Amino acid sequence: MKKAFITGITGQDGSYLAELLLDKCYEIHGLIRRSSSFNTERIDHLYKDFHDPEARIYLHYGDLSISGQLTDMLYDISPDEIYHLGAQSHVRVSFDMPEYTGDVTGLGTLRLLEAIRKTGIKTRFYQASSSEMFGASPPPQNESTPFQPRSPYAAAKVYAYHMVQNYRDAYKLFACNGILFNHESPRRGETFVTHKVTRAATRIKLNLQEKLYLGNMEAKRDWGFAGDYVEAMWLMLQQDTPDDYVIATGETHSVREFVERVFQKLELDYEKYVSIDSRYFRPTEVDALLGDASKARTKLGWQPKVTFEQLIDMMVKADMELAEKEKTLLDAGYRPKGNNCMI
Ligand code: NDP
Ligand code: GDR
Repeated sequence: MKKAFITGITGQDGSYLAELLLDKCYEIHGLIRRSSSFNTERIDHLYKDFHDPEARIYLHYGDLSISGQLTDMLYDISPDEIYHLGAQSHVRVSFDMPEYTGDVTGLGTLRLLEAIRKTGIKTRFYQASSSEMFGASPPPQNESTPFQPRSPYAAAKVYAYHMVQNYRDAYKLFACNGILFNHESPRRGETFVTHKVTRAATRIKLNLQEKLYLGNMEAKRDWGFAGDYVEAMWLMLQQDTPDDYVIATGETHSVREFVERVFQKLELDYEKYVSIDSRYFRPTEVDALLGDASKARTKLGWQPKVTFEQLIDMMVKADMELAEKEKTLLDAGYRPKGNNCMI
């Protein structure tokens, strides 16, 4: 049985990846942060108590900002594959917390690479690089497009990307950068624009919310489905040689178009409900992303399965079910927790 170590296992991608690797009969070790409230909601359906002989997911408390502990953990587990997905991943928040983002999102990768080097474990390493690194470089973007990062988050990811390449060259580590364009799902964090929109529109439909406040609606993104993208991560680590790959759909849509389609599906006119609030604007924006994933298609045999339209349907359906539950609870006099929209 192969062993995988996943950082960010409690996040959107971590949960889909854990599902995929369980299907492939891996034993999974995940890094989780201590939190005063439960943070394992996305993987609760996969988790079995470790007393259960069928348990194949083990969770370990730790933090990407503490190197000694990461080193000990990797030495003890000695995983065949490491999927490094953990990060402060919100671009807007990275402007409020640039130092923390640099530490966790940038140096976090270095800490893991150093842990591999120091312990000498034989393993393969996946780095969650991002299309945000392209920043101001005009579309379409592929593996040769220069990086012009436009946020502390993107700058931290560029640093991590280069450290992966350096450790691959200097120490012959099997380390890959997956340069993934935006990918979404019903498990997407609710402060990212797609999920913020589908949550709000379905709540508006059921009279649970009156308005939706957004920032720059003209930004364009290449949006795919997270479930398809974690498959590409796994494929990268199964190759004979380590390399870097762009993963994208090759289609781009504006935030406005996304909003319009979501509201249309619910038979609502978005212009009646959506207003602009400048606090959602970023000091510097990435205007347009459109990925060219030809290399992944040719070398990994990877291509996305879920279309833009199917992705919207999936998210609207899941959020409508959530809104209906919320309404039932409210009608019964119970106030559900949550819906705290910070960013
Ligand atoms: P999420 O924000 O959903 O998940 C981030 C994960 O990182 C969570 O499990 C979080 O834990 C964990 N984490 C955050 N800070 C720390 C820390 N200090 N120590 C340990 N763990 C920490 O991200 P996604 O699943 O969407 O993305 C996965 C990775 O891919 C990220 O690195 C992201 O930057 C990158 N990426 C994402 C894309 C996307 O479109 N989704 C596109 C390209 C790259 P907790 O649950 O406790 O908060
Ligand atoms: P992004 O995703 O910054 O591309 O990073 P996000 O969904 O946050 O923003 C996409 C675009 O929508 C615009 N926007 C808003 N965004 C948010 N969050 N909230 C709003 O109200 C809003 N209004 C407009 C943004 O300005 C932006 O242009 C995501 C993250 O998952 C990163 O970790 C990952 O690396 C990249 O995708 C690829």
